[in-house]
Amino acid sequence: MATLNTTEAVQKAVQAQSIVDIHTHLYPAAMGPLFLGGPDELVTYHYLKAETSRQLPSDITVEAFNNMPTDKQADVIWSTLFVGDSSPISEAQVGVVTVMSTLGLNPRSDSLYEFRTLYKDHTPESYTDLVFEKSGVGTVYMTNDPLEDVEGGYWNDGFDLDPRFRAVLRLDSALMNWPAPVEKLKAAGYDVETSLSHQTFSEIRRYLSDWVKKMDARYMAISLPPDFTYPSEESTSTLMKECVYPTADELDIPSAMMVGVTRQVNPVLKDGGDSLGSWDITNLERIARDWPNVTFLTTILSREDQHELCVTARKFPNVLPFGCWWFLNNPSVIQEMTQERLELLGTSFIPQHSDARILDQLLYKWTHSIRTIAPVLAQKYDDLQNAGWPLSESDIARDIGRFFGGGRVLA
Ligand code: FIX
Ligand code: ZN
Repeated sequence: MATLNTTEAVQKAVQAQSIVDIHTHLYPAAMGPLFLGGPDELVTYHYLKAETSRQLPSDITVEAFNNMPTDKQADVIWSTLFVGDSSPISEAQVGVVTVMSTLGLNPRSDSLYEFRTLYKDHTPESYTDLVFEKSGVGTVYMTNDPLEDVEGGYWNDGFDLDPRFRAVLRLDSALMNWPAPVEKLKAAGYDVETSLSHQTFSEIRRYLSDWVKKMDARYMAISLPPDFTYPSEESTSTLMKECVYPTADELDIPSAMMVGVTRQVNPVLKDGGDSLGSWDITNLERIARDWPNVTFLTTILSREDQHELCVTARKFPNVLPFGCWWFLNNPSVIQEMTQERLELLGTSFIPQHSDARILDQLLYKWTHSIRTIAPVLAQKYDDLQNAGWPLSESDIARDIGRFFGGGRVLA
């Protein structure tokens, strides 16, 4: 068998693959105000707001900036980061440049006028079609919270769900900071108590099960702080043990844990004010050991935890590492993480998700990630060929299908 040009074969397979994006914050056009797209939303992404706050013009305070309407914020960000006196070189900034170039726009423009004009010519539906087509993404998993007023209204009243969007039951607002969620759960018809009683556990299990079924949620997800401990008397940990893990087991759906986020270290930056910390992964060992029938989709925010996560996944087949989350979604870190995951886990992980909040971001987050991941894969296939393994294009296409098509559990 002739030696395969792995760079070309990987490129070809990736281009032919319809991407399944297993964690986003995107919503379909039918969900009205929850749908976010276009230049003003793209440029006011919280990553870019945080970056702008480091170099706001001296006459604008962060508080004054926060009080501006979205289009005015976008103008300030545009003139600060993109027209200002430095090049837009951070990952999030280059992302906007990629989006604009992909849409045939001049990113070196003095204003967002041209981009706004293009966006106004579309409906949310036609823009969704355009972005899905140009990004190569075929399916996105959402982040769905029925306790959130606007979103809950859509699920309760019913709407036609675009089949490219799949539901994920997000648990943060129902479980974190107990008893804060009690009132919302009661209002939704679940008779929980402020104490972590048997009645509370059984009502939360009913909430989880009802909503997984109602939304056809493919998995349940929660983000957790670095001090999350299992087992423990702490309320979130108790609720995970008594309610979430048994429900995942019973309904046979994965439980996703996104661990390591410290919320609101700088609240004035809103969503941009969250940070991270390292997690003691012996907790994951105990969770995976106690719940062998539950698949734990796991992503961890701290770079220093990544190697340990791979080792833990080697010990527990029910731990499925996914994505390079948030502050890890940068080429230098993606490269390192993908290399160590391939070396320790072969094909048994999901390399990336976009975490897109604004539809347009599908146009850069995937191109940028694949630009880093493809050469790492090609190098690994070269190693395999050099070891004497006759490799075919269809082998590579099959593996790419697994990596970018949702893996074994979310295809
Ligand atoms: O908790 C999450 O799902 C995080 O991804 C977000 O809350 C975060 O703000 C984000 O956008 C990261 O990319
Ligand atoms: Zn997210």
